[in-house]
Amino acid sequence: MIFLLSRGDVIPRPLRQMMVEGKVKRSLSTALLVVASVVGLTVLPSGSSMAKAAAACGTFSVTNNWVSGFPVWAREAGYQIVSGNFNGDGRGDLAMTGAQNATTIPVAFSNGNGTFGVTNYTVPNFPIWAREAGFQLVAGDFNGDGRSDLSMTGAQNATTIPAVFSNGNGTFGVTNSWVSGFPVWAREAGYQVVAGDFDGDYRSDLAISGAQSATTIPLAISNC
Ligand SMILES: [Ca+2]
Ligand SMILES: [Ca+2]
Repeated sequence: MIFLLSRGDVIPRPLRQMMVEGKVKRSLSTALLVVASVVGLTVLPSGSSMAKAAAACGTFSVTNNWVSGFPVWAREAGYQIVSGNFNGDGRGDLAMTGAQNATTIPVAFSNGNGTFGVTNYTVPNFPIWAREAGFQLVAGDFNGDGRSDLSMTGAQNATTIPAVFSNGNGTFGVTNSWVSGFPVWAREAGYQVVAGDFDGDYRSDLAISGAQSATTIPLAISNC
């Protein structure tokens, strides 16, 4: 069996457990995380949809549908756009923040067919903080509830790591906790921030790399 998952998708826990136990293997392609089971199946059924999917790896089917609001708002300078599964339905969505006038976090929830349902709810503080130069936005499931959240780091005055936790409907709950070291280090020019579950507890964490003086990879492990 082959599972085709978009990057950022939350991998179901049973599948993760099989990966931990070595019952499945995975490989990274440029666009897709491909998880291929090696249990029981050595040859894909000829002509099956799974076989066709495997044969089509590296090719893409394109859609280009009108979406209400979001693409027009995204024209505004300062917006950073990230992908995450913000409502936990297994499909990647889009969210953005960082524009100078924004007090909302627009979210485009994927319908899975190239169309999106858009929300644009006011979120306390986070969109205002995000206006500050240097902040880099990332999406990850920082509390492990199956819905992606947002965080940011890198601003010159930051001593905290702001985060907003998705409620699944376009609204978010905000935290802004002081964190030792990491947000201060992240100010250094060149650092790029990424989210990933670096300790394997199903909650996303943060890592930075790319600064000129760095010989380490700083991590901020989510305790949520
Ligand atoms: Ca979450
Ligand atoms: Ca983690």
